[in-house]
Amino acid sequence: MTETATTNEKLNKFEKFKAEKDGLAVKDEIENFAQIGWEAMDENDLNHRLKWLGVFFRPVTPGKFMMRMRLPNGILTSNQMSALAEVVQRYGENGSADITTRQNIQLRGINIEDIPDIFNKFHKVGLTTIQSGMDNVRNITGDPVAGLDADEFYDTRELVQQIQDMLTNSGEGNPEFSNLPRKFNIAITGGRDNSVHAEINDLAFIPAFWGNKDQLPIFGFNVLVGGLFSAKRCEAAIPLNVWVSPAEVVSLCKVIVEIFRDHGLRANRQKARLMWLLDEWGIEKFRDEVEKRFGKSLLPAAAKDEIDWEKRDHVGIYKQKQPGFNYAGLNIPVGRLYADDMFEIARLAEVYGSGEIRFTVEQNIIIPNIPDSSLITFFTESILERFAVNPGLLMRSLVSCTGAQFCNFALIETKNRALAMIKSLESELILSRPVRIHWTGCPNSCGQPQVADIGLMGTKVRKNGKMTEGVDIYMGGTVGKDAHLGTCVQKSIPCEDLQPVLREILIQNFGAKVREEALISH
Ligand code: SRM
Ligand code: SF4
Repeated sequence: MTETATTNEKLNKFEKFKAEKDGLAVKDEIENFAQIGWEAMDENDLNHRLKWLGVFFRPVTPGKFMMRMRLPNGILTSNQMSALAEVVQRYGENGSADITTRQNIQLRGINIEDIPDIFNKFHKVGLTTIQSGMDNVRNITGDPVAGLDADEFYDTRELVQQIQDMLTNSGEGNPEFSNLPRKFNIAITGGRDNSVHAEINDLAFIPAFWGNKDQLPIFGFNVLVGGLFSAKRCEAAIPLNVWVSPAEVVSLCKVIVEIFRDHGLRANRQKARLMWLLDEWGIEKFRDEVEKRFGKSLLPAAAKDEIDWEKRDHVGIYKQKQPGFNYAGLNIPVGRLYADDMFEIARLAEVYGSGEIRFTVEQNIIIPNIPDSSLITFFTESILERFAVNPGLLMRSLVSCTGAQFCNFALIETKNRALAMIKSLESELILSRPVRIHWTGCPNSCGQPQVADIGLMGTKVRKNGKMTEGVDIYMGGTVGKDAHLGTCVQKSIPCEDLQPVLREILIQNFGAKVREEALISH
């Protein structure tokens, strides 16, 4: 650990238990935990260290664990999806899965005694959960249509995989990066529409050409640092004033994560993300340290980046750059899947595509490589009635965090409520464009309300003298080119009064019209 952390600062309780025993140490103890059962486990192993293996004890459903995978660039094979489905299936009505806002998937209902067996299964199909929670680097996001999009500058898939391999020792666990001061998010985009919300990551790479009119421009990335959402503070990432070539990306990631590890603040856990170190040091000093560790001087940022498109949601059927092939973007309402759905999606990918499945940060699925000749039969698949390629304009862009059903931080129920409310609003209103509504159950902002057209953040409110579930409303979040964060515009709306408030916002701000039938029934 760092000099800063050991000598200059009082350590918070998380730092103390990490110093006592590294999170990754539980990797060798998982067989024992499976035998003794969760009730007999040490409290820090159960509540915290297991997260280094991507295993989350859920106080809301004790004994039914959640497992968070790592899916670089959000890509998996139908074989891997079937393996995940088999795990979920074991747990009957307790088993489910959620696609996450980091192009990833979490499985629910898992018993600890099965975990060694599940890990073996994952190993056989090349899946890992390693270091996907707590003070580790989270799933690394990349363009969901990398390699398919005719307009992309760079296919991010290989780079994202290389960064993950470097940070996790190819999925086996890497003690070099298992004691960061806090979580750390990395995103890379090689397309024109900032499909990964680069600006809300601790470290992001966005496409930019280096060169001037006398030179042939060279493709690379401008680097952003310090983006975060937390209950304490939300900030968009700021420019590091560095441009790197694709070949330099992995080394730059390594150096920046090392600096965060060695110098990140560890006294106050609410002020431990990278942005707080940038505040303390200033961007110049941080850049100097990056350059020093990188071992050679870094070029300044290119004058402009290449994010010049509105953000696409990829729901629908789109032509790929490979002639005669298409990708299908399926809307998965609030990202929730059950075992049968997962088997079915794996089957679709095999029968119609190339056996590949992708996730988006909007919690939806893409099935690539569907030949033109298969599209007509593809449209007849009954699962498309639930996971539509042409959903309603509110459902299409709905995102929701886990909420009170499984998350003990939650102040409100989110996913089920979000679904019910969107269905009612769609039955009342006619929309002419998608409106991105994001629900998040508490100020941790996992559902990213600040990037939404309308963001709903769970809170407790007083109504008729009683505490009840409510939301603060955020608006103005823009994505794609000129992305910026939305802000809170209305506070403390009880959830039971929310629907008419949203209805009014949709009419006033997003051009929604009331359906005739809705007018008659009112
Ligand atoms: Fe998150 C903690 C779920 C994306 C900010 N997040 C949690 C925990 C682990 C809390 C817990 O132990 O219960 C939640 C697990 C609930 C569960 O059972 O599912 C949780 N976060 C999620 C997911 C599943 C939301 C979703 O429905 O998609 C997302 C998983 C992503 C992944 O695959 O790794 C998820 N979380 C995010 C994002 C969005 C993003 O990364 O773009 C953020 C805001 C961006 C950021 O981190 O800067 C986010 N989660 C947090 C925070 C606040 C971090 C902070 O610095 O304070 C917490 C609380 C914490 O870490 O102490 C948190
Ligand atoms: Fe849980 Fe809050 Fe994150 Fe939602 S935003 S998953 S309620 S921590």
